[in-house]
Amino acid sequence: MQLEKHQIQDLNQDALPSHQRKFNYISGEVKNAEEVVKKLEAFNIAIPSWALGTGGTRFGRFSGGGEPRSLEEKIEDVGLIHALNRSSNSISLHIPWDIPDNAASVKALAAQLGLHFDAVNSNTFQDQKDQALSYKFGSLHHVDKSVRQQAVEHNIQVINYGVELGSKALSVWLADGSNFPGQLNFRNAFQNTLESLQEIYTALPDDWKVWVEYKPYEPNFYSTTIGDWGQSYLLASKLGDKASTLVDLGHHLPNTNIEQIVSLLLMEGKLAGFHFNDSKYGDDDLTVGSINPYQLFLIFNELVEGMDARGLDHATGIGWMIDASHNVKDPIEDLLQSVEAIKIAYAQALLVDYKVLKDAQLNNDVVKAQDILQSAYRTDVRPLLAEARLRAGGVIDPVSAFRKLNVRGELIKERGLKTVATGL
Ligand code: PSV
Ligand code: MN
Ligand code: MN
Repeated sequence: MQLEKHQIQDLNQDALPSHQRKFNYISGEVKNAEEVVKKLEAFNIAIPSWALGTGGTRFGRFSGGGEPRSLEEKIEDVGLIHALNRSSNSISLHIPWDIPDNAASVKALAAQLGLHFDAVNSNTFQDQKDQALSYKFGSLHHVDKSVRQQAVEHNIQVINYGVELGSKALSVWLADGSNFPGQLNFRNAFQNTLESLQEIYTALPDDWKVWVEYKPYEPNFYSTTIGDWGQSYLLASKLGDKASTLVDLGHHLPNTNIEQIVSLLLMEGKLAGFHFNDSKYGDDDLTVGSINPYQLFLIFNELVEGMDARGLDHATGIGWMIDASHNVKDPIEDLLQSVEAIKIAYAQALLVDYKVLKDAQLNNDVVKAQDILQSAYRTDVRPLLAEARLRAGGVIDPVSAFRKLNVRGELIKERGLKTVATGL
């Protein structure tokens, strides 16, 4: 299914008068409305292929119907999201959940929908059918060199797939760790991981990056070999300039000051980018901005200030991606909400006057500093987002458009009610 231009225009026609009123109001209230709209227009967030179906939990999965049954259908779903919000112009594949065997036709389909391929993700946290050696006790950190070698070769194969698709980065997340004290020698596990990553690093094309993701626990519950940003940063530093640290918002223990981590990684030129989601307890993979939108704003506050300080382009300076799982929501609706939440936080951060904030900081005016941030956070920037979408050819209100156009109903007609997205 593809959306026609006139369907989008018709919907916008109805919503236009109300939008215009709200946009005029905020344009009068905010000094840099025009600049914010332009930056929002340029800003895109990649969609992970594995978030297009219902993920479920380890206790059960309740299929939503009309879910993508193939890589092509996943790309089509991202095409639908992008047609509505004009802010999701790439897809991130997870191999072997996605096997882009026919790279040329997959690439052509994506291009026709205005999409390209973001980072490719390797998977050495599960054993695949016909796999010679098991990852039960880890992959790149394994005590057995031949298991490490198998995992290294998989990562190189993922790079090769990515090269054919035009990706420019490999994301590595390892489940490697231990469940009980004494199970592992931490130094050996770390050294083995480093050596394995060095082999992978050598296989990277010149214009590629490797992003090293960290996570404190799960599936291992005593130690994870790349458990926090320090361990990821250490690996990335030892590997070289092409390596940096990927921040998945859910991969922190409760109350961690993520914005401070982000600020320092950015300062060191080692912030690869994000896996956006939200979390109440652990790696909950909830919709970004649904639990703690103020934290999301504070992260963007550091990003905008830090990227400007380093002269980085906001849209392309680092990787922007969602990593979420849906148990009770329609995956496409959830992804539309996610992109909206990220752009709201970004737009609010663009309202902060960093000169005035710096002045308050230099004068130890704590009250003023807090006030500057919270005034930006409490501004309703949604009309700025809607205006950016409108100018880019998208819809004023993506979730309501998705419903009014009965997109899910059409997908169910096309694909059936009982569908299981591949790879999940
Ligand atoms: C692990 O929890 C993770 O966040 C990694 O990014 C994986 O690649 C992704 O989830 C999918 O399982
Ligand atoms: Mn992740
Ligand atoms: Mn995760």
